[in-house]
Amino acid sequence: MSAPSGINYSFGLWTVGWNAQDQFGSATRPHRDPAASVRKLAELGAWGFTFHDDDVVPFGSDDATRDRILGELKTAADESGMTIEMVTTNLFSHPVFKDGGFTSNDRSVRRFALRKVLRNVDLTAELGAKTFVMWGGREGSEYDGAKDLHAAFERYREGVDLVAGYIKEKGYDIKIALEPKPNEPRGDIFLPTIGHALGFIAELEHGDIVGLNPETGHEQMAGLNYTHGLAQALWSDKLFHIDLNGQRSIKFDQDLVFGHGDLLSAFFTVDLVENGFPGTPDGPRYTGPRHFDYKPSRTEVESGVWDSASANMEMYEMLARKSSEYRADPEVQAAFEQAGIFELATPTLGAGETVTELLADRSAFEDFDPEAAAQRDFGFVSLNQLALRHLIG
Ligand code: 3MF
Ligand code: MG
Ligand code: MG
Ligand code: MG
Repeated sequence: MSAPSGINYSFGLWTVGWNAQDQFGSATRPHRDPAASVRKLAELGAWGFTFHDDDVVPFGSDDATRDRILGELKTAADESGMTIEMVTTNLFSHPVFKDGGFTSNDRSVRRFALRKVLRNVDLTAELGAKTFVMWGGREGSEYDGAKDLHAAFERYREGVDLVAGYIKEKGYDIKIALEPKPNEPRGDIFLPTIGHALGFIAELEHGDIVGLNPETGHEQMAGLNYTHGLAQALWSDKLFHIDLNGQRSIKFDQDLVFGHGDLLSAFFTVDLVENGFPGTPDGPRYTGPRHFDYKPSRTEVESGVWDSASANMEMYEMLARKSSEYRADPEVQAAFEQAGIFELATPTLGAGETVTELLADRSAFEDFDPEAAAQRDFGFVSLNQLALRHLIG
């Protein structure tokens, strides 16, 4: 089954599969069979799913067990018509990764991490998934003196370039998406924000196939604006995948249902993803799946797991509808006009205008009246009120 809007929704199997064990308490829910989750998510209207190697095949399983479990997963995917759109590697749960995978101070751990990732890249290709996410949750430190930070970035680059180079060498149709997060589980994680990750990608040899998988809550944990981050990633042609969820301010990673955190921010996220840049209709668009990385709250029993999974899709559907009505509203279009949204899309210099011509243009400076220009009424508050009227009116 698919969603009424035809939008492609996908879920990490670790989301509904979370048995709700946390820092302070043991699991409140039993283990869930990943193949059964795939079938249930399909029933609820999802289009696809994603997983870490260890979500499906327990760490350390022998080859026969691995083949059997992956076979069951593929059968569930085929029978339920679900797409395996992204695969990712767990380099954070096992104690061996306590100081990181690619940036562990222990070289033997780094070599083991690379092997675990390369094996999973092969699996990604075999399953036909197009995106390979790397969340370096243990890449970082609690203590600034615990690492040679220069060497850590060198090793991080070495690792990501090695994997990207391998993908190219094998001719796989796969792109890597790095997932930034500021902290948790490490005190400070490397590549803490979208901006840091974009800077890192620019230093890679194989950066052309490396982009981003930004998560709503991760940016908000750093007090940042998720929609702005998505926009910059799009502008850089690096928005390869997204992790949608909810977060209420700067605190631990809450992984709430999408829209259950900052609802107005979620509205503008959906508005950007579904409708693009308002003044730049030919601008870059996100074309990947609408992927949820949330956690059914620890308070929930089985029914709450599936109700919360549905709630993510329902929230997105409602926001997609509201944001399309918002864009189509003539009052909103007029407010865009007044706000200068379309004007911002006009280059600041005229076509072919040189800096010499700008310097010779008296209207731009000598005859410009800054006091008068300062009186411009952009009407931003009214525009925002229109958005809220569409959202909750
Ligand atoms: C942690 C996360 C991760 C990543 C995943 C890669 C366990 O806060 O968000 O989920 O999303 O490892 O897809
Ligand atoms: Mg997360
Ligand atoms: Mg999160
Ligand atoms: Mg995530």
